[in-house]
Amino acid sequence: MPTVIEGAASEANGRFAIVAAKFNREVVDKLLEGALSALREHRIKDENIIVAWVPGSFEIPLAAQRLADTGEFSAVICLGAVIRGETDHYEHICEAAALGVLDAGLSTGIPVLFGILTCQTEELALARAGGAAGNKGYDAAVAALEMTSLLAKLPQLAP
Ligand code: DLZ
Repeated sequence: MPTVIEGAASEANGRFAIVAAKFNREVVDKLLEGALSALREHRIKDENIIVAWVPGSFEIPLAAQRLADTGEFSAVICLGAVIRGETDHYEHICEAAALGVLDAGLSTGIPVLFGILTCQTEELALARAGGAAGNKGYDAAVAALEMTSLLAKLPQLAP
């Protein structure tokens, strides 16, 4: 039988950082509520959570990378809402945010979670921020806990 390694959100501990974008604040506030609920449900105390606000989703990767680089946090959870408007901004911000969040995780070795909604309308975004389609902030925080647990079990880098 192969060795199977799996993280469990219930086993995670440590400190967690959340980077949240102020743009489309009504949606992001709900994603933040979801993320905080998930962390608290898994016994993470408020004193072990920090929330850093950035202007928009485009700025999320830099703040996430800075926080991940400190080595103080088990994971960084990124929350934002990019909603299509009349210009090409949507594509640029979505791509920059997604690649930037990925890069922040890979370059630091700390889980950096993508809880950034990319939606055609505000209605679709609200549905995913505590509405009929769940809360992607909650889901991102649970994924952060699971990755924290998984990384603790995976073989460590040689010194
Ligand atoms: C400028 C802009 C636009 C048009 N739309 C969004 C959006 O839907 N969601 C979001 O998080 N941010 C948006 N922004 C702001 C950019 O992310 C960024 O803050 C500015 O371009 C300044 O760099």
